[in-house]
Amino acid sequence: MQKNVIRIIGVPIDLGADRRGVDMGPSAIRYAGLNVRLKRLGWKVEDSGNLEVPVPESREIRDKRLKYLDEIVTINERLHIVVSEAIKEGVIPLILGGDHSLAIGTLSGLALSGKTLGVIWFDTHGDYNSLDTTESGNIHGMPLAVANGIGASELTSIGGMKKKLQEENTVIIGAREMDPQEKEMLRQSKITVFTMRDIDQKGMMEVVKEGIEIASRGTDGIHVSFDLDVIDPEEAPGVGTPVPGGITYREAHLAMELLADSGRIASMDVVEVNPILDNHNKTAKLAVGLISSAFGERIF
Ligand code: 6HN
Ligand code: MN
Ligand code: MN
Ligand code: MN
Repeated sequence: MQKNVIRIIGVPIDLGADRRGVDMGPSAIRYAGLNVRLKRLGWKVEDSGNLEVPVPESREIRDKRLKYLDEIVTINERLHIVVSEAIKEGVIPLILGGDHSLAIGTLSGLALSGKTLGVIWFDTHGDYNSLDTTESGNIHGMPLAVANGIGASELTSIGGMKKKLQEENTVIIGAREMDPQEKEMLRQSKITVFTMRDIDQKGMMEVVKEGIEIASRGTDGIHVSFDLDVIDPEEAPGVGTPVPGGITYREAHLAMELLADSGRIASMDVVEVNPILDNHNKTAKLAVGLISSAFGERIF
C-alpha cells in the first residue's frame, strides 16, 4: 500500500460531447498548477500523462444515437485497466477530462479492482441516458446509466461485469437539468438525487453529509466524479453545457472540504473543463482549487 500517492491520468476526449474543446481540459488543469498544489499538501504525485485519444475530425459518426461509439469503447477499455491497476497498487487515481464519457472507464476500472466504492456524482445533469432515451446521441450523457448496466452492450460490457455500481451507494449532487425519460429512469433506480432545490433548502453541508453517509454504507471508500458544469456558469464559464442556477464557488469548496474530512476519497474524476469557452483559465483554476480541497487543503 502506498497511501500517499495520487496518480494523474489525463483523458483528452471530447468525442462524447457536441462541442469541441474539453479535450484541452487536462492541459488547462495542469497549466493551472495542479501538480505543485498537490505536492505542497504532502502528496507524492505521479503524472502518467494522457491516454491517446483521436480527434473527432479524424473519425466519422456512424450511429447518431451513439456518436463515436467505437472510439469511446476503445478509450474506456484502456482507461479501465489503468484505473484498476492504480487502485490495486493502493494509489489514488485522479482522472482529468475530457468529457464525462470517460467515467465509463473509471467506474469499470474501480469495479474490476475488487474494491466496493460508493459514488458521489457532482453534476447539473443526471448522465443517466441510454440509446432509448437520449435526445442528443452524446455518450457523455450516459455514463452513470452504463455503469448501472443500462445501455448499449458495447459500453456496458467494458470490464466484464455489467453492473459496476451499487445504486444504494450512489448519489448525484447539484442536478438541475435532466431529460424527461432520463428523469423517469433515475426515479426507477435506487440512486439518490440531491437537486439544486435540495441544496437551497437543506444547505450544501447537510446534503454532502447525507451523501457521504449513503456512499459509505458498507463500502471501502468513495469515488468522486466532478463535472464542472455543476458550478454556476458565472464562476465556471469554461464548460461545454452551461446551465444557470448552479452551486457557488464556496458551496463547491465546502463539499470538497467535507469529503476530505471524511477521509474516504479513493478516486476522483474532474471533467468537462472547456478552455475554449473559458475566461483566462478561470474554470481550470477553480478545478485545481477543488481538487486541492478534496485532497486536504484547508483555509486555516
Ligand atoms: N454532461 N442530458 C443531455 C444529453 O445530451 O444527454 C446533456 C448531457 C450532459 C452530460 O455534462 O456530462
Ligand atoms: Mn456529466
Ligand atoms: Mn454535466
Ligand atoms: Mn438536455
